[in-house]
Amino acid sequence: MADLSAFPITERWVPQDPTRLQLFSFPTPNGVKVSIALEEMGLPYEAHRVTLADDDVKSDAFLSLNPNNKIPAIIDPDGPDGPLGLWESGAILLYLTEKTGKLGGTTAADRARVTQWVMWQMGGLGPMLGQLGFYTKFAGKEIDDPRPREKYAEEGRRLLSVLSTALGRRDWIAGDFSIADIAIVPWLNALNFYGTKDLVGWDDHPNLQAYFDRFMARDGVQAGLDVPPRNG
Ligand SMILES: N[C@@H](CCC(=O)N[C@@H](CS)C(=O)NCC(=O)O)C(=O)O
Repeated sequence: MADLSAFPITERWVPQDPTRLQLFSFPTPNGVKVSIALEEMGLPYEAHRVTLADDDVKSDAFLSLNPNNKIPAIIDPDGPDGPLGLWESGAILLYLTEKTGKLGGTTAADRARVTQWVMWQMGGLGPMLGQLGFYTKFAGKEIDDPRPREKYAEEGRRLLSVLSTALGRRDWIAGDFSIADIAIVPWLNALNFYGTKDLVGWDDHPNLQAYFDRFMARDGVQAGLDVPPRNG
């Protein structure tokens, strides 16, 4: 039986089956990347609901696993040198592909391209669309100065054009379906939540709508989209 007692987080969010991978998350674009990847890879896991409230992400229990106070984070009881705690969604996705040999690209060139697009999402698409959401839907919308909103809208438009051009008529962004798609599409979905589709010129890219629909039609994606349940 795996012993996860070295992880203080497990005192508050208690594993039912410590032999399973433990996911600490909330169904945001960054959170669902990991639940979707776990579903698509067929890895058994247990999901713990850690909300974005300070009581959760900034609690001592959560900080003991992720000092960066952000979901998602995991504990893999079956890590390479014993139980492994890990955070940052991109790092978790890359770790899971290495662990399972799945969804990371088959050839070395494919694997490099998958990593490239994961990095592109982590450093560009996610942060920029997230900032645009803040200045459009959340507290930033109260700010009169239009420049932050314009800046992030322009960058969002640029990033969508890059994605649309690179995707072209292909089904997936880096060869076969991969963690690169799992990293990217939840952020396209966030445009719906933030109400920012028009601002980033979504309708100029019909291939992105088709890409989005193709992704959403997958069983693993549907299974991972609301994990742990938002209203659990
Ligand atoms: N770069 C991080 C970002 C994670 C992130 O921004 N998580 C947000 C939810 S999507 C969060 O936990 N926010 C809580 C907070 O900042 O207090 C990753 O990809 O894992």
